[in-house]
Amino acid sequence: MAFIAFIIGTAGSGKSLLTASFSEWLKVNEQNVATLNLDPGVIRLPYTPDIDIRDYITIDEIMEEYELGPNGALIMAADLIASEVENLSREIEEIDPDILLVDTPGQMELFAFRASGPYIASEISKEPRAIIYLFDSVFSLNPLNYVSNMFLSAAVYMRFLLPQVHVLSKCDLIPQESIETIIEWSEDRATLESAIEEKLEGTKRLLSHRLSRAIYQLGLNFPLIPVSAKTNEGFVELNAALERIFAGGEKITY
Ligand SMILES: Nc1nc2c(ncn2[C@@H]2O[C@H](COP(=O)(O)OP(=O)(O)O)[C@@H](O)[C@H]2O)c(=O)[nH]1
Ligand SMILES: [Mg+2]
Repeated sequence: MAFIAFIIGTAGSGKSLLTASFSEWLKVNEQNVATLNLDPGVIRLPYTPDIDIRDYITIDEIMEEYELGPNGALIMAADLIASEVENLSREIEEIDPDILLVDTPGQMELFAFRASGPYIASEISKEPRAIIYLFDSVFSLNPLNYVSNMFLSAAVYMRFLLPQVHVLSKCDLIPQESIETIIEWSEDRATLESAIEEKLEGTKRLLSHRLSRAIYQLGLNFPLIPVSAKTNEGFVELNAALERIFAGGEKITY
């Protein structure tokens, strides 16, 4: 195995479709890629996972067994995933892919902000790991939302302490001009600060300004790669970013 990438982002940010399209794209580029679905609650996926947590844990069974509603069962399921880590590792070893894309639970707090997520990320394999963090482009159009997402992404980084690649997902849904604006915010803090000044007022302006400053002061930065899982835009750049992390720039696709 060469490496594992965990795809993380807020609900609906495009994790599952990116797992589907990027794995297909890697296959076309003759990569030995496998997919792992870690979302026990998902009903329909846009791909057929090679390894699937639903083979071990199902929400319906948990609801019945513990007399829980769907939300309680999802939280319980997120915790139970940790007890399946050995089964998942064994399946990964059997398949022995060069790249494993991990689609994480729909609601990111179930993975990132409970004990089980970082535990799974550290125990599932000894191979190099990274996180692909998704900024939903439609949501990120507003500087307030963009800064909130920086904050979430910093929180994810703090939890996992793994190399993190930042993606502007679903970029086919917003105009090219807006993509360029968001990319500029991600690369140049002065442009983000002037957008905050221009578009926000009062407490929202003050908090966004201070929060973005604080994140920069931590030394975290978030150059974004615009990607579309519908058109495959940005896959070359996403792949190159992963190559830089895992192979020090050596090719992992040919
Ligand atoms: N246009 C467009 N829609 C997308 C893209 N990625 C995901 N979607 C749609 O956004 C919705 C949520 O995507 P999904 O992958 O399920 O998000 P998840 O909750 O993060 O796994 C679905 O209806 C997808 O078809 C994209 O790149 N472009
Ligand atoms: Mg999903």
